[in-house]
Amino acid sequence: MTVATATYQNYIGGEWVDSSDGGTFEVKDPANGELLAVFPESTKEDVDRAVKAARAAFDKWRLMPAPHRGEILFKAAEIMIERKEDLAREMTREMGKVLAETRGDVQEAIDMLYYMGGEGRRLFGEVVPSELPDKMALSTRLPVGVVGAITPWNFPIAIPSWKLAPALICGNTVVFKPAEDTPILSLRLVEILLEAGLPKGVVNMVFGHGPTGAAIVEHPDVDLVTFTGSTDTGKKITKGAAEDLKRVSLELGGKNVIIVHEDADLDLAVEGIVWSAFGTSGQRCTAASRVVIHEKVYDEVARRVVEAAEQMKLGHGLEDDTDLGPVINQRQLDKIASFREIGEADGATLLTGGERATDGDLADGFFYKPTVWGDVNPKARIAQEEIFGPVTALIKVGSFEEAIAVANDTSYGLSSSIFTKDVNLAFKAMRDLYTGITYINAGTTGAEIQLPFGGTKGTGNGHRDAGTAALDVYTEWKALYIDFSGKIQKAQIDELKFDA
Ligand code: UN1
Repeated sequence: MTVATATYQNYIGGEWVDSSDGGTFEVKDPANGELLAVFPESTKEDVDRAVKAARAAFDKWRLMPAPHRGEILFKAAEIMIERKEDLAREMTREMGKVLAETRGDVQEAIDMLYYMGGEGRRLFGEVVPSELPDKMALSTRLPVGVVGAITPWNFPIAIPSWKLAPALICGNTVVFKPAEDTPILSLRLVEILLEAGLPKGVVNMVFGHGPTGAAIVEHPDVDLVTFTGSTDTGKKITKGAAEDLKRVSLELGGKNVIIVHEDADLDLAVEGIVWSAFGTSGQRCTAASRVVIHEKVYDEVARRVVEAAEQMKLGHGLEDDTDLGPVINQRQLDKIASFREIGEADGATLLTGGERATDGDLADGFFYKPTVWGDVNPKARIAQEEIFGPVTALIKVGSFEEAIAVANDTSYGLSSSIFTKDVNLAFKAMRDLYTGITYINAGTTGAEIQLPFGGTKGTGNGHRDAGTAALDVYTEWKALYIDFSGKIQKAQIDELKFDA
């Protein structure tokens, strides 16, 4: 193991500072345990200082014209384009996923910065007719105030950009706590925003584990908490925020499903399944952890998915021929491994995988073999619970209707897809799959930033990241009535008298 390559600090009120008690934590490469960096473990006191700094910066920032705020986001996007390759490589070392995917992660952040930068010249409200003469009625948006952003490790720069870019364009200031597993890339985002001209105090960054996040959630002067992560933590955040009636926006777990109908193009379907189930080592909220297959094509799809899974090469994500990187840490590895017994107890058939990969150098990292379960009962725990690893469950059904019913029968509702050539069935699926995202003839991953991202049921609390929908999270609506009649018009419409 080599020595730490860097020691970083919190960023509060425009200053780089250690945590108040000097506490730190280490960040390691999940593929080989190499020490990458040391970060401050932030205390309640640090969070309090960060919130105060964000509050102090709020008025100046909200009063900066939104197009100017947008220019800072555009500039940040341009800097990020120049550094895309370096950022992607650094992300692969910090988080594990392969370079093609980390490049995609950085690209999502670039896209989001441009998209939200453009919103600086839109942020549309409505102008509507008034009921009364000589009166104007319209709606506009107010920033919410101080936003606490708590982000996960699986998209270390994309998801922070999904939160920070809309928060900033709407005129909010931010206290940002990135995941303890991937603080480096989140720090890079903030550094780039600062280089692009973000004023001091507008974004404040505190590193740390759960208690640091809890201190943000419970701080009385935070107005909105935006969080992507597990459903359990989402519930805790909702309770923690309830006392002050804070706004809470949650993107939580998924148990996403691909339906393969009997008429599907099986080449497409198999490729879609393998990519959605095992890409990012299954560590996407959108990963396809269930595949519901028509009985007429079940055996063939199962055989081909297993064959493809067994051909995947595990290794360090920086190596050219690697298909699958490690999972993020020991805790996740243990959790994924625990589903082996759970699957067996539920009577499913392990078709491939189901264990750590430990050949050669792989033993130094958190590698888990791509795993396929067959003949899974739709009620089994491996078909109901989010595993967040390279594991998928194949379920056999006899009809389209049964496939839809099975697909909808979970407590989550993020992403779904169907492979079929029947246009009528495709439209029925779009209508009947009760998820926030549905794909036709594609896998369950690959959402684009210009549409709302989020889900139904246990996947969230009705909010969406991305698209114009995100603007509703980061603003309060304000209705404006402007009376230019020169009178106090006391009545509503029923009192009106007009000459015929
Ligand atoms: C996530 O896993 O939380 O749609 C985000 C996708 C990516 C984003 C995933 N664009 O798979």
